[in-house]
Amino acid sequence: ERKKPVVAITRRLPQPIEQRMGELFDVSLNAGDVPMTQPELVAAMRRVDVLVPTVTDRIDRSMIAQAGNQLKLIANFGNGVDNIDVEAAHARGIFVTNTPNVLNEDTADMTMALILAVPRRLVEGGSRLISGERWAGWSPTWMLGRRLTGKKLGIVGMGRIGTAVARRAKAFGLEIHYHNRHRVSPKTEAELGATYWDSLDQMLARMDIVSVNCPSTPATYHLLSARRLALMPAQAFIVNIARGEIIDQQALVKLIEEGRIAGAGLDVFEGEPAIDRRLMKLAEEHRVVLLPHMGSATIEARIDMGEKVIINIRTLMDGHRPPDRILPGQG
Ligand code: 8YV
Repeated sequence: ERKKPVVAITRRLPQPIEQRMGELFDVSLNAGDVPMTQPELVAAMRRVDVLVPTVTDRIDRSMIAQAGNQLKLIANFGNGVDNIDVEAAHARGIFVTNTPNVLNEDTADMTMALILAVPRRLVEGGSRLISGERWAGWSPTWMLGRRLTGKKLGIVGMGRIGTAVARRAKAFGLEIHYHNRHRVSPKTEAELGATYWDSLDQMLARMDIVSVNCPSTPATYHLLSARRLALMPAQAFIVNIARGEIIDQQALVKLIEEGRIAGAGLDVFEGEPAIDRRLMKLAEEHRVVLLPHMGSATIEARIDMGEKVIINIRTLMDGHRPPDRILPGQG
């Protein structure tokens, strides 16, 4: 029998995945389930064939420079690879892979949940009911939100997740608009009844809801800048399940505080897991809905993600290029 590859997993994974990996690989697990420190990660990278990090591990250029020659693959447990310097890895001949497709539907569900929760005051209603305040009973004028049907949704990033959001939103009677690096096929556009905007600025100025569904790359850093956010109509709100860095969070907070944007539904943040105090205050006032990076948090998605990681590792060990490899500039 061939020698099992040495694999370091940086966080606890769903039990069936840990078990399967334990059978297939020579696994070292970070049993504590707190993110490993940089020196701990580097130490792991010096003695393993494969590193399995998550979004909570930043694998930068200097760490990749210190990796052992044995390290062949960084198999990210997650779709976004903004936590890894893909260029640096590639330059050292280290593959980087992600876990695409298996989390599209669940992440799109969470996007839709935020699109519903913000205008219909879902979190506010639920928390007021169980708070000390006694519910006085139904009232014709209490807890009124805004109708979703007929509103314009602008999707920033019409990839796999963005498209899954569009399908859902269409069923909810939203008008679908999108901005992307390139147009989707005429067939997909027709199916979704989607309008393409070459200019993000022009789209933003006309939307009721903006949904961020693009990857976080140097090109999308603060894509939703202070200037662009200010183009949104005052009744509009924004949802983000992608990455915090795509929105200038400080600018967003300021615009909401000033009443120049109606609100936001955020599953991701700049500088996660720290949350801006002003954003927390807006959440207490129920002007924003905040979630702790839960987009792909279903047992099914996390198991499927683990299986993708296993396939990538096994394919490489069989002497082939792993299916979900990320090329430089592709992240
Ligand atoms: C994960 C995500 O929870 O896949 C992604 O990009 O943000 C989430 O699905 C996280 O990345 C796990 O590493």
